[in-house]
Amino acid sequence: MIWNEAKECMSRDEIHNLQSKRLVKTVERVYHNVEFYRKKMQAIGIEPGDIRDADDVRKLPFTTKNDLRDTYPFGMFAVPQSQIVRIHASSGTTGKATVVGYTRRDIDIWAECVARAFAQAGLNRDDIIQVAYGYGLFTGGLGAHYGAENLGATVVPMSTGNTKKLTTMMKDFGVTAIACTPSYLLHIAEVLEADKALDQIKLKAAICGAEPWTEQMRKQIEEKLHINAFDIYGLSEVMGPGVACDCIYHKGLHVYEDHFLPEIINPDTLEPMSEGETGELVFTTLTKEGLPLLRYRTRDLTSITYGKCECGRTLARMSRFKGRSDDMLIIRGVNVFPSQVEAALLEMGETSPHYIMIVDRVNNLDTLEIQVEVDEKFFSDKISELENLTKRIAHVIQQAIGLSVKVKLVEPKSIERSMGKAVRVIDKRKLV
Ligand code: DLL
Repeated sequence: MIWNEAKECMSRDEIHNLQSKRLVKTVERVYHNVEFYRKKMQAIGIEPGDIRDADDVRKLPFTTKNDLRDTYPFGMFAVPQSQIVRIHASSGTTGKATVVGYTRRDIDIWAECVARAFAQAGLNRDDIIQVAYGYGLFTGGLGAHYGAENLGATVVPMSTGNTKKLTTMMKDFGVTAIACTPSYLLHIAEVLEADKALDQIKLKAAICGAEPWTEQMRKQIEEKLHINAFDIYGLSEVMGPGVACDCIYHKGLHVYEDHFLPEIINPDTLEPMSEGETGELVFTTLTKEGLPLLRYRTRDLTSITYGKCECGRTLARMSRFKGRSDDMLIIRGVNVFPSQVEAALLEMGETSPHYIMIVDRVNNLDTLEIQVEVDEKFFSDKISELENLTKRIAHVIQQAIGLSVKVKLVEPKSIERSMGKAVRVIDKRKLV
């Protein structure tokens, strides 16, 4: 596959017609197969027959991460479990995971979308692609893996964790492209630089995503490694990586609109925003069978334009992400909600609920320190008591969020109290 002009260069009318046809089918399907949607639509007096056109999407109810949590684990699936061939999951707001399920066809379409993203980055079957996103419940590893195979490229399923082995294989196998988070790639570049191995690699492209990054960081990666770096976007609820990706012109991320209908809304009023205005990105899936979603509020802030790109694609383009409308942090590619930390601390019952999370980036790797107020007695007790408690808290938080943390216990009332919303996070990284 080079790239699919039939799917990516339709006229805007053709895209609209295809989306309309697919939206009508999706609404029929969720109304009849997902009780959650049937009830929600009935509550606002909407029937499937009221949806005839892609613009009618605005009549439909929104879906949030909380809805997925409330129907945990499989309540929003639109097919019987016997038709689900894979499960993935990502962090929920209070510790419960958000579970997503795919049919065989969903997996095929996902692989096709990721292959289209790779093709957009100029890759083809002659490439050797190292996948260094985490494999497992996170969608990054397996999503990129099946996409690279669908493209016909040679996949090296590296996952994360062993950078030395990764750089050795990168050299020895003549790897030409890598898929990983941008911060991890900068770390990889530093390791290569330290080993004086930068001129021994054949890398030409990187497909980076899963966390916010800046244009400056993209340029830094490109200059350090002498490659072209691409921005790939996705979220597990909607599919995983491959919902959108930028092209060689780097003028926005092309949304695969034949499968996903994007909208931009004002996160406060929920009203639609105009082309080019920044607001919250909302997606309706158009072909998904396992977990079709109506108007899923991603909480990601961006804008959309519909003009034809220099590359010839007519697909809608999203600007680089400008942050989120909720408090979710992405640390080393892992989604973390402050509420997960709070819930873990409260459950432990040995500390006060006053804590602060300090996120930083050291040598291009994210660090997380959590300062927690504890009873004064711990400071007068033996040092070993304090050390024990520190370790226990670190363990409990690590279990809750899936990331190693540094815990620092502090004296009562030492964390600044706020007059309004408590400040729980100090993010020292400059990501947007
Ligand atoms: O991060 C899927 C993914 C894997 C995308 C690999 C790209 C590459 P989740 O864990 O559900 O899924 O996290 C989704 O990550 O709502 C954004 O806030 C953020 N995100 C993903 N890609 C980008 C990007 C995967 N390119 C959440 N730029 C999303 C900025 C991104 N943020």
